[in-house]
Amino acid sequence: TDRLKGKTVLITGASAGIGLATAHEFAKSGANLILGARRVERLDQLKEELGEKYGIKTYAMAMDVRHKQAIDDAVATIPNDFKDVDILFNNAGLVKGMDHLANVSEADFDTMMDTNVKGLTFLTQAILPIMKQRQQGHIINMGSVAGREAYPGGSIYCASKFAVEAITRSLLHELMDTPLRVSLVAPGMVETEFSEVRFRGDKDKAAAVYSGMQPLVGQDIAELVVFIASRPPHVNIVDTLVFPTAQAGARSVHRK
Ligand code: 8X3
Repeated sequence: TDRLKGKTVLITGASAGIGLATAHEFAKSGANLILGARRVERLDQLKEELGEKYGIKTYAMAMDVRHKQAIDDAVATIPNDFKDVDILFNNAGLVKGMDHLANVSEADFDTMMDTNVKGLTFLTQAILPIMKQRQQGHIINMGSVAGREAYPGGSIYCASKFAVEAITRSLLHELMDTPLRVSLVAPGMVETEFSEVRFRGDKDKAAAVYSGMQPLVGQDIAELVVFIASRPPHVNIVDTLVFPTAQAGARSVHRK
């Protein structure tokens, strides 16, 4: 299908992991890209690479989604030929620590809630008026199995992903009388920098998360996101829970 050809896709957290893989996959489909990340240096090379390889237009945007003002400023400076965002992929998100609730620091709480919940909320607020005005748009939010099941050491991360689920469903109701679509992708274990960030750079601890089993990779989720985005306008894939074959729940994994 060439339904995505010439569309404009905004991806947050585009410099690594699922965001990076999704950028490649959308580019392959002929979509133009707004790539967002905290560190814009990490996007410059990607921007060039995707533009050359797929002949699409790319714009790199420095945006720290933790701060509403930063979101509003970044969106205000999007060049005119990228302003008509057709697809918003609210991908940016992270986890900090495995502390039990009794020990969760205020800093970690804020980092997770600001990035995963406030970031997604305020960027959606910034882009929605454009979509409503054009009566066209698709918002795809990054959920998680952690938004379905709470687990020990996951309290605030799980809370943030439960919040993403609630926000997605509320928005679905609110946009029911428009052509706009809202979808959620909820992966289980995907091997990205996710666990390294969780364990604050401890590569051994991060590797142990995926030991003895084959996790998903960014590409697996990227293909799903592009599939969701490329359905005909009357089809909205609302919800998708995706596990590696060896996983059956947030903490239920078969290891060899
Ligand atoms: C990532 C999945 O189980 O580490 O969102 O919370 S989990």
